[in-house]
Amino acid sequence: MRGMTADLFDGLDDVGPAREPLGPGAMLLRGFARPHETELIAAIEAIITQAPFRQMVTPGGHQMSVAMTNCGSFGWVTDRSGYRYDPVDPESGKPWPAMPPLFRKLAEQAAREAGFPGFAPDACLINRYEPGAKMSLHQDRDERDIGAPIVSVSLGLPATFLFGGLKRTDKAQRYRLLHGDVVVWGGPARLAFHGVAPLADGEHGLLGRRRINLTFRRAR
Ligand code: MD3
Ligand code: FE
Repeated sequence: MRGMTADLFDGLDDVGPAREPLGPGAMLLRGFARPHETELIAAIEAIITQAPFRQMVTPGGHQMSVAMTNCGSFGWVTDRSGYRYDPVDPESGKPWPAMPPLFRKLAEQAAREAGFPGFAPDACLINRYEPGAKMSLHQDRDERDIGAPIVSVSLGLPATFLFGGLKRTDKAQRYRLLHGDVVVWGGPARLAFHGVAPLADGEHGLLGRRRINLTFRRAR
């Protein structure tokens, strides 16, 4: 009897989430967002009724395969004139939808678990990938304070994430990011080149043929 109990509860006395370092400054919290999946998806649905997903154009004139929107005080946008954080959604002329308290708390908690207490995101970029959508290798350097980490939350279909070095030509490592995974990117990882391989088709129980990624940032 005692043996069966021990088997059933094996591992449940672990304290905190599974932490998996991906490299200096980069910490994967496997499944950290899973307990909140339903509320997160409902909040995203409410946001996109106010600020729908749209495929933005890069300064070079290419339409992105990833569709984006934002919530929070600032939203990341790109158009022919460049990249910027804007308090106003250029499509509606209105402020971006507020950042839901759950988003803010989840990002703050994840950052704390990874060694970055006091993270106060003012921007949340929401990316939607459909099969074939990808994000080429890039750095995130439009934020004023690069001392603050970026927290990413993956939902829906799995993606192959590319994590490179400080130079574009540094060899990238590949990681599979799954529904509910949270990654905190700070310190020496903050300016690493990174990207997402073309999304493979599939069906996710809650999100269907899609992947949604939230990235929390301190923009200003
Ligand atoms: C590593 N998004 O929105 S999230 C982006 O899955 C972006 O949609 C990807 O890159 C996505 O800019 C990757 C993981 C991520 C985000 C920011 C980083 C990794 C990062 C910043 C520095 C280093
Ligand atoms: Fe990025």
